[in-house]
Amino acid sequence: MGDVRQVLIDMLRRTQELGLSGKPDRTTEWLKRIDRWRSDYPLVVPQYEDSLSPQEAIVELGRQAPNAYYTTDVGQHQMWAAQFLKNGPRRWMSSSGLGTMGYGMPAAMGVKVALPDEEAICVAGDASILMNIQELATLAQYNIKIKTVIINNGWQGMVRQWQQTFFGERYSASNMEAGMPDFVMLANAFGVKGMVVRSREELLLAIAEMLAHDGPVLMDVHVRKDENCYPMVAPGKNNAQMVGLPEPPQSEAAADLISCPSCGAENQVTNKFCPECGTKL
Ligand SMILES: Cc1ncc(C[n+]2csc(CCOP(=O)(O)OP(=O)(O)O)c2C)c(N)n1
Ligand SMILES: [Mg+2]
Repeated sequence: MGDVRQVLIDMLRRTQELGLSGKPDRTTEWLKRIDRWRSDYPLVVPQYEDSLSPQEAIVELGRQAPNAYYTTDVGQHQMWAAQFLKNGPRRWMSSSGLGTMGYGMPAAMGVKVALPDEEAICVAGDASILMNIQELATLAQYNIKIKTVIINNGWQGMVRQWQQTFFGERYSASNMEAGMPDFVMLANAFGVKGMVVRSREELLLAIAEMLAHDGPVLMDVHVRKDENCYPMVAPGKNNAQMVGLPEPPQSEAAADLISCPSCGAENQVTNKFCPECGTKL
């Protein structure tokens, strides 16, 4: 224990004395494992004939604004933003597990004020956005040129998914359709440009128009209402027990089975944890 400055100086000198390289190769194995998971469990972007999927809306946004700073609200759209936006490190701002609905738009405003030459985009939920909707006035007042894209599924989608999956489809207080404001009119009422997208055909041009607009924009993207977000971890379960993963391809090595010492379930030798009970294998 000691003064952190002195301790760090001593540690650096000691590493040099021991001839340790400044960059020990401690991540290669881990990164390889992540790459294997990526190829075993690819993320799927569903396309439906009659509606736009939330995933494709987010993918298209990321395609047209790959270097933007993204913020999110909380819910399914937050998970999809995490899964499908590949905009690099330190450019994805979210309340993550703290789950602060309404975080996204003010966070994007903060980014834009700090970095006026950068694109700041909030991926919002139709319920979350209402938590701080009054900030449209601040956008208009200071002409803060952020773009807010509402992934509008007409539900508190994350809550609906839980009620569907774990509560016998007893939906309570999660449908947002009655009382849903007209977001274009709402934005206009504050003096902010509002846009609406209802189909795949409109999406590409609408995003381009939004990005080209020299001012704040609120864009309401209507997506499929009952899309679920996977993988998910059920209450009381652990990450090894998550549901909704596609079946991984069966490699030859994976054909060998071992029994879980705790619950006896058959496991592929490549499993690190038993998917039945979560025991470390
Ligand atoms: C302030 C606050 N209240 C309640 C919750 C619990 N909660 C988590 S997600 C969610 C619904 C979010 O709905 P929406 O913004 O439409 O996102 P979607 O899941 O539909 O993408 C709720 C109520 C929360 N995280 N924060
Ligand atoms: Mg929603």
